Amino acid sequence: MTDPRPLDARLERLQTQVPGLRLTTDPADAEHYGRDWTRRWTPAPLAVALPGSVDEVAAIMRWAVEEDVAIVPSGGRTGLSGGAVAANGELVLSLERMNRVLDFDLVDRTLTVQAGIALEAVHNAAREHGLVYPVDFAARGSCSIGGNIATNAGGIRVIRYGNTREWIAGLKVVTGNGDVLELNRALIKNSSGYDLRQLMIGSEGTLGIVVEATLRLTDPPPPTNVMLLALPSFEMLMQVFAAFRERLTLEAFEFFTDRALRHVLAHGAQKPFDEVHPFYVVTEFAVGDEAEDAAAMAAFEYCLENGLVSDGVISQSDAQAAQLWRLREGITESLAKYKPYKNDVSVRISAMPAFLAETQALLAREYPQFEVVWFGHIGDGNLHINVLKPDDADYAVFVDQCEHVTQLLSDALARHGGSISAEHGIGLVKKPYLLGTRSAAEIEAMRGIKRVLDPKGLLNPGKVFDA
Ligand code: 2HG
Ligand code: ZN
Repeated sequence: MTDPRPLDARLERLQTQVPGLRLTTDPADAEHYGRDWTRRWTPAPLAVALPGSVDEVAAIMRWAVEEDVAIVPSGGRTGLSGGAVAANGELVLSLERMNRVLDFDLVDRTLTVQAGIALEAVHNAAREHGLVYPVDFAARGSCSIGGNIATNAGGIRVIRYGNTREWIAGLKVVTGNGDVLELNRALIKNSSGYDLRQLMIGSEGTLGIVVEATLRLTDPPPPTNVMLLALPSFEMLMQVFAAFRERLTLEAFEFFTDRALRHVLAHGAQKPFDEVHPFYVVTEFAVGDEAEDAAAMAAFEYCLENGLVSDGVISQSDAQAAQLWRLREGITESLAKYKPYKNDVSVRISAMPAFLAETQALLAREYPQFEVVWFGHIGDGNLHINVLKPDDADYAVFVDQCEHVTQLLSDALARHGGSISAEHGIGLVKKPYLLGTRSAAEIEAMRGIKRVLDPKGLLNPGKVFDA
């Protein structure tokens, strides 16, 4: 058991100003709430606050302004870029207790929720009303909608539904001044000046703390099938994508390598093919009427006849569909024990073949000793490149080398017009490379915006860029 540290004078004033606020200085809580899935920083927050209402969040922010205390907003802490790390005596403001559905509106087809609700709970709530919230990814059970909004999370269905950004009808946020802003009032049309809602989405807690969101819902997708394809070489990848996209309404088109598959299998997933193939695609598409079924077969046969795929399996049941998805969705978890250094890059789909070829050659040439696991949302031009720490490597040396890798990637991305973060955010991990993706003038504009919404620089300082 660990003993909670005594509250310091600032925290005592906070406790007096916000009576009933749940506040903890227990070292176990500091460890738990003080970081996300990145493991590079040691959590060292001043304390952890767990407010239960918007009023409490605003009061905490006003206290932070008076006392000059930095705030790290915290959701499900499944982030991969260090955006929710509190390593410098910040107050962690966890939205975990604010996890309720507040309203459903059938006419507007919206669901209003508190920011701390898990993505999966949003899915379930939408389904209870016969609708869906279509943003989805593997961390659904533990990530929170507030964190999804803060990073403009993408995931496995972006190809069909877009990023989180498309689904946020309205937002309530607490700014660095302690003001509560109600943004966009869930309007579909609102041409009344700057869209501050969109500015908040993807700002990683540096401009405001998302406390509530009104989400757009849509009709459930038609029945779908999941197909796993084996590819003889990555040059075929984009041709297979084109063949399927031309003929079908794709709900997902994801790729992974044999290395990725081996890790997932070692983690308990079921082997899909007897033979080993270098590359795999999981795709999901609408089926149901005869024309769609025929189109799916036609896409597969076209690929087979032209040597673009060497094998394939199509789901015959929901259970089998889930099994095939597990091969892709289980990758991150299966790699965790190797302390992977993660890259999450994007280029336009048209630039993907050249970018892939160039970066694969680059990594093989510069760091042949590294095991590199490639996977991702190829249909969105988004690649995840995980570099695994060799067992005998010193972690600090490994991270240094990985930072060199990321610099090389960043240079390649600049040449191909891509981005150093597709969907995970910049946080601390990718901050040194922001200039490869955004111009100096753009970053200066971001700094100016931050000065207005967070004049004392208290909201998630040091994340995305240095103020
Ligand atoms: C995914 O697509 C997530 O599974 C995590 O974005 C990616 O672990 C990663 O690098
Ligand atoms: Zn992803």
